[in-house]
Amino acid sequence: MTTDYRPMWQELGLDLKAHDNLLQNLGKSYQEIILSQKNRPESMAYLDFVMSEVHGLRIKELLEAKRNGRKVIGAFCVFVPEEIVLAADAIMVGLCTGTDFALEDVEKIIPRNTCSLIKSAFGFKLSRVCPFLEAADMVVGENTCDGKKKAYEQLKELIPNLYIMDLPQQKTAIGRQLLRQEYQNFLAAITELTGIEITVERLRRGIAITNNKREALMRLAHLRQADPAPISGLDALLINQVAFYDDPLRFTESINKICDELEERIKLGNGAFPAATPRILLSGCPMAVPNWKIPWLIERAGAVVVGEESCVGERGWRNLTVNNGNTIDELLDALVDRYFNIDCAIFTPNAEREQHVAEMAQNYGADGTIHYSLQFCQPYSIESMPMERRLQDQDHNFLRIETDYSMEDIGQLQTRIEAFIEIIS
Ligand code: BJ8
Repeated sequence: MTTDYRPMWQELGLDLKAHDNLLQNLGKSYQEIILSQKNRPESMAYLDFVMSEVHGLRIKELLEAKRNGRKVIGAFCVFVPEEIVLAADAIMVGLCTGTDFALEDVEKIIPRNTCSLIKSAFGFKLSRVCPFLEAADMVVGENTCDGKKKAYEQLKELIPNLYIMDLPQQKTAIGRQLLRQEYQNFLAAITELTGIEITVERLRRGIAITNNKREALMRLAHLRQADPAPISGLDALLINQVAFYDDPLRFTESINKICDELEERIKLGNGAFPAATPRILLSGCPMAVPNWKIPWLIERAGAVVVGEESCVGERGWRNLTVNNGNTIDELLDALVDRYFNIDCAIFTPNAEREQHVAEMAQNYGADGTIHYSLQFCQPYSIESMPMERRLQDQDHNFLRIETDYSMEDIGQLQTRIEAFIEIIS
C-alpha cells in the first residue's frame, strides 16, 4: 500500500496496533505462499494488486459509496443472495474468517472446541481489525450448523446490526418454503435499510451481475481441466476468495481476462506445473482468506490442486439463476431454485454432495481427493467418511484431513500429504 490509510482505519474504529500486526502477517504469508510461486499467469497481477489494497483502496471505495448513500452488507455464508443486495444498489462483502485472532479472548465467549471459522469471526470483531466488518451497515448471520447458530447468539452482543437468516436443513417442500420466506424477509429488510424499492428491473440486474460473475468462475474452473494445469490451485483459490470482496463488475472483467490468458497458455502447453503432475481435488469446508495452508502443502509437495468442492469454490457458484421472471415473486422463486441446490453439509440427507464430488474428481481428471474438515466441524467431518468409502469403492484415492488455522500440525500434515501424493503418483 502506497497511501497512508491510517486516518481512515482510525475513523472506522480499528485497533491500529493490532491491525498493523494483522497486515504484517498477511503480507508475509502472501509473499511466502502466493508470490513465491513459479510461472504464474501475468494477469494474476490484478489479484496481487487487489490483495495489496484489500484493506486500503477497497475500503476507501466502500466508504465513498457509503457517503453517497449506498449501504454495505457483510455476509458469512453463500446462502445470502447477493442478487437482492445489488438490486438495492448496496454492496455485499464476505467477512474475514480465515485466520485466528485474539483466540484467548474469543475462548472466554465461546468454547475452545468450536471450529476455527466461527472463532475467527469473533476474533476479528473483538480485536477490531476487520475494516469490512466495521464498515458494514448490516451483517448477515445464518442458522446453518449448530456452531454458527448458537455462536450468533453471542455475536449479536458484539454486533448489534447482526441480521439472522434462518435456513432449512432438509430439501423438502417445507424446507423450500422456509428459504422462500427467508428471502422474502431479507428483501424487505434490505428495502428498509436502503430505502430503495426493489423493482423487477433492479432485481434482474442484480441477478445478471451475479450470474456473470459465477459464469466467469465456471469458465476458470473449466480451464483447469487441462493438463498441464494452466494455473496453480493456490492462485485459483485466491481468485475464489477475492470474489467475495471485489466489485463484482470489475472482478468479472478481470477474471475473464485471466481466462483469456489461460486459454493461450493451454494452446501453448504452458502450465503452472509440468504435464502429468499429480492432480488433486480439494473438498470440504470453505477456505476464507488467508487460509492457504492445505493447498500450499499440496503444491509444495509436487501436486497441483485442480478444483475446490467448497463454498469458496464450485459449491458456491456452480448454479446460475434463471433470469426471466416478470414479477418479484417469480424472480424470488428463481433465486430459491438456484440456492436450494447448494449441497452444504448442514443438509440431511445430502447425497448430492457425494455425487458432486465423484463427478468433479472425474471431470477434473483428479488422481486423488483430499477432504478437508476444520476441527469440531461435525457436518463436514461426518460426511467425509461415507464419501471416502464411496470414492475408494470406485478405486479413487481419498485422504481425510482435519485441521485448524494454527501451524502446529504442519509437520504432521506435510508427512501425510507427501505420502498420499507418492501413492497417487
Ligand atoms: S453454505 S459450508 S458457507 S454454512 S466449518 S461454521 S459448517 S462447523 S461454514 Fe458454510 Fe454456508 Fe454451508 Fe457454505 Fe459450521 Fe463447519 Fe464451522 Fe462451517
